Amino acid sequence: MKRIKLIEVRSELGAGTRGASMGPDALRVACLNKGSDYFRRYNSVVTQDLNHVLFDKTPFRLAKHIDAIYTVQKGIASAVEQTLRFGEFPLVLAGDHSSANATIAGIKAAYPHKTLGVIWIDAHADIHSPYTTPSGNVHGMPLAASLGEDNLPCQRNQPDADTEFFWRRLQNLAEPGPKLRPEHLVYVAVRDTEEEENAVIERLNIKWIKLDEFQAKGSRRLVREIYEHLRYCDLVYISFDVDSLDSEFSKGTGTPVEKGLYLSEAENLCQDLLENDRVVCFEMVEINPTLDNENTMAKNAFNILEKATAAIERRLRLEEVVSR
Ligand code: B3U
Ligand code: MN
Ligand code: MN
Repeated sequence: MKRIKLIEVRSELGAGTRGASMGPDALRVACLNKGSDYFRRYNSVVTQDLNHVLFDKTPFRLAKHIDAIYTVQKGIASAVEQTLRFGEFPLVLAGDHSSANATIAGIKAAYPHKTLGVIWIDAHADIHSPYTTPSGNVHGMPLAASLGEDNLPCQRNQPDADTEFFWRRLQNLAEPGPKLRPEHLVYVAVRDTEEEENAVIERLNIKWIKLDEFQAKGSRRLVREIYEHLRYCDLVYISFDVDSLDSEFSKGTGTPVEKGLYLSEAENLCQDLLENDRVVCFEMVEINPTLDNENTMAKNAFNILEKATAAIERRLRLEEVVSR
């Protein structure tokens, strides 16, 4: 790959709290205030958002705004696919985490015959479906969409036919069928889950690295273990939800959760993970400056983003030397 391309997704339709669509802009403000040229260094595309539908009442109680989210996701998937086809590294800065289903679909569209691994750094498991969701917020569902999982053994809701129609559309985004296999998914720092999620994680035997294990083993060793688990994956995508951070550092996000990652831990983790040459995409989501004080969340997240980006750059330079 030649260089990094930023993909900015100013959508918040999947979140339960308003304001996350301003997350990418908050990162720009943090960048300017730090005196960094980050956002000048990289080309960026902005995908279509449909945030105006938030002024309308959605008929989809169990998957709010899923019709508009489907349109937004088509834009994200195609931007990610094009970027990869162009030989560039897509770095996605998104509002709410529902975007990740589209990012995964875009990667699979660019590499249909390759096996994809996903490293999910988040306080939440985001593996609900309209059949199990407690909130109807689609940002709690991207992994179930990518896995093609409904979790019917734990069903507690009955979505109507229209909701099911769009849910199938999300599960079959870009191309039909599941994009991810459960054995190719690794959770890191997930600590706020519902019963239905715990049950599906157990049934699918998904690898789940809790924080105490991370802290006991240290980033380096854990990263080795993660890649050992993903040894059959040709490509890897890393999804970073800022609420993986301890709530002390993450007031500016919709659902902060205590007992999370410290800033330096997140920096080291992202850096170590991104040094692996199978990583083809990184995503950062859920910064909500309207809930914040002095843009602290975006400031913290921008520091992590800079470290992560530097690791990607080191790799791309190395690849260039090798290919010469
Ligand atoms: N699992 C809950 C809460 C949640 C998930 N992701 C976030 N919150 N940010 C739900 O509503 O799906
Ligand atoms: Mn999330
Ligand atoms: Mn989360």
